[in-house]
Amino acid sequence: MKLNHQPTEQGALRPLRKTLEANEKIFNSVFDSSKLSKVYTEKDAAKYVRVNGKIGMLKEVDTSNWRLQVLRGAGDTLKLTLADIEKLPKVHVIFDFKCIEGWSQVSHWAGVPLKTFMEYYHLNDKEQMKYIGLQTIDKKYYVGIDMPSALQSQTILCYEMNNKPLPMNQGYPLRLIIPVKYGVKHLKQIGTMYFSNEKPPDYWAERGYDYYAGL
Ligand SMILES: Nc1nc2c(c(=O)[nH]1)N[C@H]1C(S)=C(S)[C@@H](COP(=O)(O)O)O[C@H]1N2
Ligand SMILES: [Mo]
Repeated sequence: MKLNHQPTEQGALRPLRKTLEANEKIFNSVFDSSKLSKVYTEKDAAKYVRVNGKIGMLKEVDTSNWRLQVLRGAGDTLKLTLADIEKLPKVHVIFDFKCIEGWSQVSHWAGVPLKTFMEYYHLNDKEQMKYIGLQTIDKKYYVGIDMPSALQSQTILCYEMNNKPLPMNQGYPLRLIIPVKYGVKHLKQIGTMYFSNEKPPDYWAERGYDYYAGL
């Protein structure tokens, strides 16, 4: 899937750009958001979970200051504490986590389904938009997620791994877990979330990877 030494998608050469547009059409027509990724049991889950990717990762995060910032509109930002998120219904997701670098590992995560989160905070109107954008606290790593994948029932705002708070290097205090996508989309240390009909900037798509990174 990696396109070596290609310019960014926006600046892509015409033939490549056509291919990308075709991929997008195919992806959008075949993706079925009701389809579940295979689920595993707790005993299948790795105890020592791989750590990969440290772009935009802070060494420490003080959750007395940290807030998840949800941009609802101009001058309208919801600012939530970790406790706000932890009190929402929690689901466990045990799935085969796949990285485009070629490894995969069954791992165990928990948090609130993004769909439940959006309903709770009356973001239903945002579900009509095409994409969700996420950025790290320092904004150096960022991804765009198509709305059907974001609303799939196994997509969670995750704050636990193996029944414990997320380790720092695995995204404390909050990360995305989205089993229908490759690892690149599972953004660690979420700072900001927003909604858009345009494709949100995406760190690895800008470097030639497939925008959707779907499985
Ligand atoms: N902030 C941030 N999140 C990130 C990355 C990163 O570099 N920075 N790498 C991604 C990639 S490529 C993978 S495979 C997964 C790895 O998650 P893990 O470290 O919990 O195994 O995190 C994703 N989320
Ligand atoms: Mo990855």
